[in-house]
Amino acid sequence: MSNLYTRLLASSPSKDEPFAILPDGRVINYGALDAMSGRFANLLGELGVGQGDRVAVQCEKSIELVALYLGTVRAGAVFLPLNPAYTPNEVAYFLGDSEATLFVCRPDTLEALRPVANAANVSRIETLGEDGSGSLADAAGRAAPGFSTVAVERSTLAAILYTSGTTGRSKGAMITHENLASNALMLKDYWAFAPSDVLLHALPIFHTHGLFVAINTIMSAGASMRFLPRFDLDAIIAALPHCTTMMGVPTFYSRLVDDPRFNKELVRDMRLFISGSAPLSADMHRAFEARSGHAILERYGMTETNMNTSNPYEGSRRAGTVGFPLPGVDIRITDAETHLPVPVGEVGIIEIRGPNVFRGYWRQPEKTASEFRDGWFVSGDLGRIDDEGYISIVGREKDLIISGGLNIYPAEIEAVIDEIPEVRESAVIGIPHPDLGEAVVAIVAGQAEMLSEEKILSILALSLARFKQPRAIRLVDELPRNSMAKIQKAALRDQYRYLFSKE
Ligand code: MCA
Ligand code: AMP
Repeated sequence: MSNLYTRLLASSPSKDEPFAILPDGRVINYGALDAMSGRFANLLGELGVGQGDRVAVQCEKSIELVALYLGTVRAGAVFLPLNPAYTPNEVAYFLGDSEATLFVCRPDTLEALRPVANAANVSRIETLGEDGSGSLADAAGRAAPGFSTVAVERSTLAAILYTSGTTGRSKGAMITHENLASNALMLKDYWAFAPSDVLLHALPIFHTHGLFVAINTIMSAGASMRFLPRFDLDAIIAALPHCTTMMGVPTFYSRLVDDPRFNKELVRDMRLFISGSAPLSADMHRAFEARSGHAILERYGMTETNMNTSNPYEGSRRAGTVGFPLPGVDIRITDAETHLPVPVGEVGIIEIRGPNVFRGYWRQPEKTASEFRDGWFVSGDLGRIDDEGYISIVGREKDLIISGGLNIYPAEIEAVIDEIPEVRESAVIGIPHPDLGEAVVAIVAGQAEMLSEEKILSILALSLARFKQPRAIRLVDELPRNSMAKIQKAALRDQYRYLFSKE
C-alpha cells in the first residue's frame, strides 16, 4: 500500500515546480522538498526512530518543520505536533502519554525542556529553529537526500494530534495515512486546486487546518504556497496580489475587513477564500463579499475527522452554513436522547462516517468506544440540515470555547482555578469577542477579599498556555445553579455577553 507522501504526489509535479515561496524570496521546489524530507527520513532511522514510533515536535513554523513532517510520514513513523505556546507542564503530559521516541524543540527551549523529556523517558531530544538552525537541522544536512518512502497499510498511523476533552486531560487522535490522503485528494477536486494555484499560508502548522488541509491539498494539486510565519496584516496585504487562494480562521477575515487597504484591486488574482475552524458569522460573510467581491467558502471539520462538509465551489455559498457533506463523507443529525435521526430542519447532534474518520484515541479504547455509535463518530456539535441539504452548525453539546480558531476546554482551566485555596468554585465560559470570536472569561466564587484577578492570572500562567488564560475574571459570591444544583453556564454567558462589545 502507498504511503501518504506518495499518494499526495500522485500528480507527479516536476522537480522544478515551486512548492513554497518563503518571506525572504527563497523558493523551495518539489525536488528540494523531496530531498529535504528524504534527509529527515534517513536521519530518523539513524536516531533510532522506527516505524510506528512517535516524533513529538514543539517548534516554530518553518519550511524545515514541514519537511520533518513529511520525512516522518515517509519513514512510517508518527508525527505529533505541539503548539509552541504550551508550557513545559503541558508538554510533559503529551510526551508521557504518547511515549514519544524523539522530541524536537526549539534551540532556546532546550534547557527548560530537557528535564521534561528525560522525566517522560524520551530517548532523544533534538532542536530545530525557525531559521533552520538546531541539532536536528545540522544532522539532516549531513544525511543522504535520497530515501525510498516506506510502504504502509491504509490504517497505519501518520499522525497523532492532541485534542482536549470535556473531562480529564487531552486525548491523542490517531490519524491514518488513509484519513489524510482520502481527504486531501478529494478537497483538491472539490475546491478545484490546480498546479497554477498559489495558496496564502499564514496559519500555524500544529493543527489540522494549517498542516493537513492547507499543505496536503496543495501537494495533491502540485500547487504552491506563499509561506508566512504567522498572521501579520501587513505581510498578508503585501502577499495577496501574488496569490490565488487563502485558507483562514474567521479572525483572519474580520481583521482584513477592518483594514482600509483591503479592497477589490488587492485581490484581483484571488479565486477562492476558505474559512473554517470556528463559526463565520453571516454578517462577516456579507461584509467580506461587499468589500472584496468574493463569497467566502465556509467548511466544517474536526481534528478527529479532517474535513466533513463544505459550501460548493460552483453554486451558492450560503452565509451562516457549512454547506454539504463532502464526497465520500456521510453526515446524519440525531436526537440527543433517542439517538435516532431527526426530521429535516430540526436540530440534533452531528454524526460523521467515512474514510476521513480517525482510528480512535491513543490508548483510550473506552473513550473511543463512547464517542462512536453504530460506526458513526459523534461530533458533539449541534446542527441542522435544511431542505436543500445545506448544513448549519447551531451550537455545541460539548463544553468548548473556540478563541481565534484555537480550542479551549473550560474544565482544564476550572481545575487549575479550583486548586487555589481561597477559591470555592469557578465557571469558565466563552463570551462573544469582536476579534477572537469568543474569549475566555472565568467567574470565580470564594474568599473575595483574599483573591484578585492578578493573583488568579499569575497562578494560571504557571501551567496554562497564554491563549487559554482568561481575558477577564469576575469575582462573585455565588455561582447560579439550577434545581439539580448544576452550575448554569448559559445564565452566566447571558449575563456577561456584552463584556467585550457594546449592547
Ligand atoms: C494568540 N493569543 C491568543 C490567540 N492567539 N489568545 C486567544 N486566542 C487565540 N487564538 C494571545 C497571545 O498569547 C498573546 O498574548 C496575544 O494573544 C497576542 O498574540 P499574537 O501572537 O499577536 O496573536 P495573533 O498573531 O494575532 O494570533 C491570533 C490568531 C492566531 C491569528 C487568530 O491565534 C491564529 O493563527 N489562529 C489560528 C488557529 C488555527 O489554526 N486553528 C485551526 C485548528 P499576550 O496578551 O500575552 O501578548 S484545526 C481545527 O480547528 C479544525 C480541524 C478545523 O476545522 O480547521
Ligand atoms: P478541533 O477540536 O480543533 O478539531 O475543532 C473542531 C471543532 O471546531 C468542531 O467540532 C466545531 O465545533 C468547530 N468548527 C470547525 N469548523 C467550523 C465551522 N465552519 N463552523 C463552526 N464550527 C466549526
